Amino acid sequence: MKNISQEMNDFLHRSVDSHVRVAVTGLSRAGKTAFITSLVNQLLHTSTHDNLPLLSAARDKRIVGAKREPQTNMMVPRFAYDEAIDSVSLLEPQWPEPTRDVSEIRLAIKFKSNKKTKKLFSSTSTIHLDIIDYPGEWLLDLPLLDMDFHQWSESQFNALNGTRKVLAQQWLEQLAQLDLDAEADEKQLEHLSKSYTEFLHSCKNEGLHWVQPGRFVLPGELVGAPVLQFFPCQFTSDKKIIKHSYLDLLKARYHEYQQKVVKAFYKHHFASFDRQIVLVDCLQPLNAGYDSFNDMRTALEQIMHSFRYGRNNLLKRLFSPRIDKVLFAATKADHVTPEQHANLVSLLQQMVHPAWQSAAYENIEMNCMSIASIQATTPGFISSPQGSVPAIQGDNTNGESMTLFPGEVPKKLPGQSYWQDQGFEFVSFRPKHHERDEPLEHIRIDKALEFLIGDKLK
Ligand SMILES: Nc1nc2c(ncn2[C@@H]2O[C@H](COP(=O)(O)OP(=O)(O)O)[C@@H](O)[C@H]2O)c(=O)[nH]1
Ligand SMILES: [Mg+2]
Repeated sequence: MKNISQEMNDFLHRSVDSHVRVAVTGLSRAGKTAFITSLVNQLLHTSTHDNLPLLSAARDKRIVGAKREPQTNMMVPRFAYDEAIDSVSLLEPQWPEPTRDVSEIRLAIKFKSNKKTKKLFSSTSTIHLDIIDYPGEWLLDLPLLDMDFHQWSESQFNALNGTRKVLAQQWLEQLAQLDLDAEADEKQLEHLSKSYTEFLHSCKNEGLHWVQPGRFVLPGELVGAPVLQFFPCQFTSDKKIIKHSYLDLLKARYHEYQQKVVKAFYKHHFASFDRQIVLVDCLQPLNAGYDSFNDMRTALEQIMHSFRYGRNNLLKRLFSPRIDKVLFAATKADHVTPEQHANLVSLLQQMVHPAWQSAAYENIEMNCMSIASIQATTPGFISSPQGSVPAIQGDNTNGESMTLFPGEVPKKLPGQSYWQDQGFEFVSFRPKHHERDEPLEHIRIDKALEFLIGDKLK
């Protein structure tokens, strides 16, 4: 039997546990893998380094330590943290391999509370942090839930302008050969779906982001499944649909996709998140041009519909969301000189403004900031005929050292003239050399953490 003092001791050292699920999303290449790698790495170093001064619990030295824990959801792949750290720690550092599916990692953070009530009950508290990486492309599918096959087809054909139309040529030619009333041949459907999927991929390669259905470009475990084999087609809304015809099958697959893929995602993943960070690479479309920039805005607007809980009956019917904080972060801030960071934030703010308003109305706290998860450059100055000008220095992907001023980030959504007058010179840098016993160099990951989980570490 335990004696009283031992019981007292156990009681005092009992840990108060809590649990928080943070979703990390963003379109592909936005920087999700880099962000999660850095976030985990930073937290694992809190006991030995002062690397997170903007996270108040770390600044006040209340974090005892953090460790990885086995994840609870056995159905979701593990986030490849070790592999990511291996690649940035190479003699010639490389960016982590891109991931193509949802993945998850779990950390336990032990901390000393600064709340009187909590202190009374235990000396330390533990928060179990689940971090979920999922493709932003999947959020682009939300509007599909509100559209039948005819409406969706129409919306896709309406969007076939400019670059999209050019890229769609091959698929359109094949589609023109298809008799929608003929008895469906699965092989033929597979062939045309492949052609449609290739079209969506080529849109992405051209710097366009708004692609539907989002799973077609990032199928994850569904690769090759018939539920990802359909495409929009042109027909009148009152058209009689012949049983077993191509149109009949396309409609059925679209319906299956809506129910089994899109709806299931919102039910099983989205509903369980507490906090969300949306990563946005504003620099890539600045580099690519006007069309790419506007297309990214459209894609972001679609993504943000997922946060309009209150006004969106569809989402209300599906689940009762519990996200109470959303952070928008402009990634890769180390690509520009530090005095441009403020512009980067105001540009992002303008991009997400509509969502911000509706989120505020729903009592969801929102914030915007600029970050660099894994710093690849060092800021400094170079002398020029105009005097000393800010610059960044880093190694490009071939390992050559470069010092440059990449350009000014516009403060507001730029018009076409921005690209005619100045534009933006974007260089891909490789990560800085990293020693395994040191935390990764970052910009404001601590500020992001403070917003996302600071209140849970009190
Ligand atoms: N300079 C810099 N580049 C970054 C940073 N984060 C990501 N990148 C670049 O963006 C690419 C895509 O990042 P990744 O995290 O794989 O994007 P994901 O598709 O959203 O997971 C990387 O390969 C890097 O080239 C960063 O903090 N700094
Ligand atoms: Mg990734």
